Amino acid sequence: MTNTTIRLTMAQALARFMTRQMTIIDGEKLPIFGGVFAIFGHGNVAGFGEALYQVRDELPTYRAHNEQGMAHAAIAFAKASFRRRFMAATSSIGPGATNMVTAAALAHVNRLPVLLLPGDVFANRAPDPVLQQVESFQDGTVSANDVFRPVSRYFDRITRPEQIIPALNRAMQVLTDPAECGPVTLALCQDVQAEAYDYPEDFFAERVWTPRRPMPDVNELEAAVAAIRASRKPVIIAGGGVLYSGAAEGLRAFAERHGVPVMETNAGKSSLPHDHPLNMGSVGVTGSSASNLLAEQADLVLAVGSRLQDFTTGSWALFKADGVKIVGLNTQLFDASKHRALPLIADAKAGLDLLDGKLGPWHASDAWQATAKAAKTDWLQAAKAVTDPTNELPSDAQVIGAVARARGSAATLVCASGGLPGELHKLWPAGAPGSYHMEYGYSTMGYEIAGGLGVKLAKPHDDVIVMLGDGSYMMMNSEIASSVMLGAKLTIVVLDNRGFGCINRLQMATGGANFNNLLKDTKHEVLPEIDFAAHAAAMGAWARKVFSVSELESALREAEKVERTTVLVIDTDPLISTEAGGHWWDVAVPEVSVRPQVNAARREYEDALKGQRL
Ligand SMILES: Cc1ncc(C[n+]2csc(CCOP(=O)(O)OP(=O)(O)O)c2C)c(N)n1
Ligand SMILES: [Mg+2]
Repeated sequence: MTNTTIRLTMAQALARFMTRQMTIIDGEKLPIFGGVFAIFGHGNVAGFGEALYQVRDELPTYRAHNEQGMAHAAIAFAKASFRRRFMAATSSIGPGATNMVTAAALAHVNRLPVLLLPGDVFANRAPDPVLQQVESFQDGTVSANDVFRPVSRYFDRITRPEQIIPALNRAMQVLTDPAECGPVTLALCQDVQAEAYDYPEDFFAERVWTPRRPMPDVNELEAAVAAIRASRKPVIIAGGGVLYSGAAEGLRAFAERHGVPVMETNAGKSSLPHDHPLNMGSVGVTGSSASNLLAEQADLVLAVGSRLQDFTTGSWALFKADGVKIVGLNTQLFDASKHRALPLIADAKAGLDLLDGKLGPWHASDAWQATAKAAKTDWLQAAKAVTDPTNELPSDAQVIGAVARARGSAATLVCASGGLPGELHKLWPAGAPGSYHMEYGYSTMGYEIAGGLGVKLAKPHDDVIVMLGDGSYMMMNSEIASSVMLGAKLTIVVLDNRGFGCINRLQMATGGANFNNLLKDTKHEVLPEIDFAAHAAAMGAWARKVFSVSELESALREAEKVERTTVLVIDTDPLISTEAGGHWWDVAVPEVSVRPQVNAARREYEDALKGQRL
């Protein structure tokens, strides 16, 4: 420790601190912050904006078009980096800040690190109310940024320049810890950004962050081993934690040695290559018939790095065997002990290695392994049948088949919402760990294109393919222009079924009338015919509309050679989704209704509820 100080504004200190935080990946020392996405306004341009300019060579600043989009891109960067690196996003006060709240919630749900730096009102309150200030009648400390509190793992408002020292210390702990990991919001009062302070030089010393791998408690490990040993029909559910921990290889070894079939959540897909014999594919509501058959009979579920959300557990109706036990291998207690699972608090890789050692030659019963093999063969046939092309208006599954054939498992696939996550979860042939990037924790329409940009920044040499529906495209597409501007090439496939296809199907399945989802079922004077290709071309993309699955395949091959972002648009059938596989999902149907279709759906619903185990 030295006593030397350096006089900087709070914003300059923040920017300088960020440039000094490093990590080591594959032996290479890299800045842990991949950069800052910024849209300036009066709450950040003069203070943090000017400070970012000073460090632009070490900490690149990227200009985006929408604060929600830029924060999505920053979060996608972290996910694509397996949480080993992350980014910051800074906005002006007021609307710029609240535009990032959805992204904060997304990062919170998905346990992904991002540093959000919204500008805030004057700490000295002298000019109040400033432009865009939300005035609380009863609480002088409230600003627009208080809405970040429930969706931040750590929230702080910087009202004095020296507060940034403990705040950044805490921020880095949260951003780098596997259990606490999530969004950090530091609301930067606009006057304080510009205020100078004598910061200790030590604060800016280079720091190298290495990922923490918590080891399990001895008793928890023994209990987990005993539970697994006592089982004959075990399964593994691989969640996103497998990928973040770098446990894919350990998982494969564990599964092979002990003959345990693996099923993947949407976040965990690509933990094993799709064609690994023990990979049963997707599990749950959007699960393969193979996974769901095994899950229904399993006597033990080892859930690794999974939040066990309703899509994974079929709203807790999927596991049907009497006395089925769940072991939750997770870095934090919250997820590890859901539904009275036996918690095994540990890093996925470390936990699997230790379990493996303790289990020795134990393996699942031969009959169980044979059941798994046969179930997978059946599923592969069903999956092929729905992805093969026909001459009719294509289904989402057939479009997925075309994308897979043309660009396949070498690409990184990005998606988030609509009918596609279910179809892709079942049908996409994922390759290497991380090659399947699905945001299905918050399933946010509008994430896909912005997220694709973040993935491309994290993995510039990857072939990044974004698939999304017309509805999601309409919700947010402006980062197409950013991707063109940055030379961050994406291949975007828009499936235009002229409406909110999956919600229309859900409406029908719950007895609802076709209402307000497909464009044709809305109140309108003119039925929109949106020219997505022209729209994307206007933002600088190479864009084409294609009229068949085979045309899509050839356009995808042509698009591969184009250097710019490319957008391919294809009309699809809104009524078809893959029926093979799948599982019931709890969506509450009205108990009384004047419509007989709703009453019928309610009766079915009450029957299905009997399968739910609480
Ligand atoms: C921001 C946001 N608003 C609403 C929803 C609810 N929602 C889920 S899917 C969907 C429709 C998506 O339409 P589209 O992107 O065209 O995909 P499709 O269902 O047609 O496959 C809606 C409204 C959501 N997930 N995210
Ligand atoms: Mg649609």
